[in-house]
Amino acid sequence: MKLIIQIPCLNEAETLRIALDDLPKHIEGIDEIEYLIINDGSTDNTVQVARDWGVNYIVSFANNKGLAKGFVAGLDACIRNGADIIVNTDADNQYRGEDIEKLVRPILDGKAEIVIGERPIDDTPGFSPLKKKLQHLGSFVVRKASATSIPDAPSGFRAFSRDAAMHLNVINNYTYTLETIVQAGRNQMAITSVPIQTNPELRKSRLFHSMGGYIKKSILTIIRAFMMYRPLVFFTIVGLIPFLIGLFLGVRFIFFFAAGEGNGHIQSLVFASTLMMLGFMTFMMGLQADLIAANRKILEDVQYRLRRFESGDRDNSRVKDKPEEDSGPRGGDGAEAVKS
Ligand SMILES: Nc1nc2c(ncn2[C@@H]2O[C@H](COP(=O)(O)OP(=O)(O)O)[C@@H](O)[C@H]2O)c(=O)[nH]1
Ligand SMILES: [Mg+2]
Repeated sequence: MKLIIQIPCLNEAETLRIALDDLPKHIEGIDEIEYLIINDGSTDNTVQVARDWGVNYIVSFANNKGLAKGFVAGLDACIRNGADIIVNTDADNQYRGEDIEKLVRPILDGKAEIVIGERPIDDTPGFSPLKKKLQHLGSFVVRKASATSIPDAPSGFRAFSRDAAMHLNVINNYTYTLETIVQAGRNQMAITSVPIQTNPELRKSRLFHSMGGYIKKSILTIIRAFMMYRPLVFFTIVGLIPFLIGLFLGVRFIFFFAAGEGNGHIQSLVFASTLMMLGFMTFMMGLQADLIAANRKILEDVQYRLRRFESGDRDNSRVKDKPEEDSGPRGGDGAEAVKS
């Protein structure tokens, strides 16, 4: 059982060593722990710090591609290097190394495929009251959109089983946190949450620039994810609004018409039929989106099979032991292995 702990980094030379030093070296039930950092076009000596510390893998981009791309590239490298479990944590020492054990336990016990660390948001001194409220609200919306009960959706402290990591798909450029939960929930993956502690802030957040920007990006991300995974429900709700208003106006017209006052209300009749048509067409768009979503399911399945094929995973459903005809470790060309 191999665990790879990955850390996405953008100019983290100052705090990376502190975060790395805090990571666990042994966890019960895990045979081997390796460490990977994603250097997303850092302009300081993040990479040197990581090398000096002795991380096993460095995935490096020449320019900044954003956290979501970095995260996915990290997962990919972990899979190719034979990780059975992948933990994602932050370079600013926000999360505690000792909590990684809690994060991987449900996966080791076969109870979950994705585990999200729940921060004590209300007791975090670094968060303003507004940020706390927003994080709660965001998590509430994600819970509804994903049909899960994850209390802290934007948390970056997570563990994934190898299989879950192979299933994941991130389209958003800004953040992977919300989208992956909606995806996991809607695809019936076993996703759970464990309470964890956080450390006091060493620096300001790189992702949370302005309140307005954060809200806008989060809302768009959630709507988009919901639209992708529940298109028919989404478009039916959107279409129902003009349809019902139109229906109301139409009934109102019939009422006037019956009373012999139809002539004065032709405008509202035109408006009513336009709204009802709009609503109906939105519903039809939902049907089309639903068909497209069915195609995406097939594509996701193909992608998953391709990832398994690429990494040489064999079927492991056999109960009876067969003599090993092993051909070395899983995964061939490891990404940028530091020590090999
Ligand atoms: N790959 C990558 N990582 C980033 C980027 N921005 C931030 N990070 C990393 O994401 C983690 C969380 O960032 P942080 O600024 O602490 O945001 P917070 O979660 O709001 O505290 C840290 O490890 C950062 O180095 C980016 O553009 N690309
Ligand atoms: Mg942070």
